[in-house]
Amino acid sequence: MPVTRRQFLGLTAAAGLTLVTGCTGREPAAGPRTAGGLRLTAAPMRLDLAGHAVPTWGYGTVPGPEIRLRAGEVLRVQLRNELSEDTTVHWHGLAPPNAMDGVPGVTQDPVAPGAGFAYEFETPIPGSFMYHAHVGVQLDRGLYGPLIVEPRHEELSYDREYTLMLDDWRDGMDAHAGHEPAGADPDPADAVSFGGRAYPLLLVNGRPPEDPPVLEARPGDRVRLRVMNIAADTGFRVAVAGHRLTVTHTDGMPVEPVTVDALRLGMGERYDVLLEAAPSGGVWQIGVQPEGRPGWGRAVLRCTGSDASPAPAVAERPAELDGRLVAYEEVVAREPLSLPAGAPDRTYDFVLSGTQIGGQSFPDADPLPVAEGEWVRVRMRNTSSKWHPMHLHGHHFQVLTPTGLGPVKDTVAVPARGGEVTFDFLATNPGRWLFHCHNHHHMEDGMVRLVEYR
Ligand SMILES: [Cu+2]
Repeated sequence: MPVTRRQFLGLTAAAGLTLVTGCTGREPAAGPRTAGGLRLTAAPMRLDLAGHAVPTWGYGTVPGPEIRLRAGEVLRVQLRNELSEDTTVHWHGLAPPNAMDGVPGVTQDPVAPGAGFAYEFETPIPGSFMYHAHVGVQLDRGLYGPLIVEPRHEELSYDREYTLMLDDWRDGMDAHAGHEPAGADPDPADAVSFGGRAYPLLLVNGRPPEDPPVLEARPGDRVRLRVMNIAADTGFRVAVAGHRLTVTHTDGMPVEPVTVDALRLGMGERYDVLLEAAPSGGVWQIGVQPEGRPGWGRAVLRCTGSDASPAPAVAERPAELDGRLVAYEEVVAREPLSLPAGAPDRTYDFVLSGTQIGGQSFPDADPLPVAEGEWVRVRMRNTSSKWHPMHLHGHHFQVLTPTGLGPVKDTVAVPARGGEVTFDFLATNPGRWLFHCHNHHHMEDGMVRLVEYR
């Protein structure tokens, strides 16, 4: 879904809410925009994977249509359910009023087959977000898409931007043997693993490694990448051969720029980075390696005028994947949460063990009461063998690091085997909010608690 900055400005001049469909978009399923908004139709569909059409469920394309609007505008989406089971849409990373959060049985009634639901709320906070179905493991199919809220005044300077959505894929892939670059076998004893289910394929923007998305740039262009992990069960490491990455945002929230070789993203996490396309031109591999399991995904960065340059082989592995990884401890929020002086009003201490939070499994789990206006601290210690990317709905939180304030995020990966993460949030958005692991299998196993306040 390439959108140059000029195209973006042209489009937003014509319409407040801009819908950019995927390049293989099936318009009838995605449907026309409604007045001041858009239609999102969840329906069975087929996805073309390098010439092999597989059945799945999606919003017309995989990923679904990009939703792009400007800070302060109203998001209006008319959901229509043409699936054979209930569905809802969750706006991952946004902080809408509780009734718009899209969690069935918690914030709204599930949307039955043949029925619809109108989502409408203001989006005051810019950033790189995602939308996805929030019923069962529907997210594991193609029911997801990017949601980008542009700031009123862009502070970053760049020539073009691309969104990369990383996904683990199973639909229609029973007999598929996946790619894996040589030398990528992790040592199981210290492997970073976010999940353990079998996924034969990794997709970048709905495309397998044999048919990768191609990102065009001129030599020397500053390129903004919005990298998003929408997978159900897979953490990823991402690097661009021959290029370093300057991290500008974590989960859509601005940070002091940090230049690294590679990113690590748990499920639900996003990073915005800037890179300078090689002044000498060329065609470069964007490598997507799953943590702790076999498999391979990729995209390609192609500089204009590089027609004579060979395209990287499917499984060519950028050396940068073994370089400096971004770490929370090295990232500082540019706009930290305005926490008051003194100590938090309330602190929760949780051990994450297996797929339990504090020894409890949803729905047989106590709610977590807070009071409106409180400063709440959550401390987590993960004793299990899997990393858990923990996501809080309806709020942005301040990650605390040993040296002070880290990034502001909405999803934070807690390392396995004794890893600890602490974050603070301000209870300023009343309702019933999910706090859960973004591994959808762990979530289905009950790795969910409810933060409640009126
Ligand atoms: Cu988990």
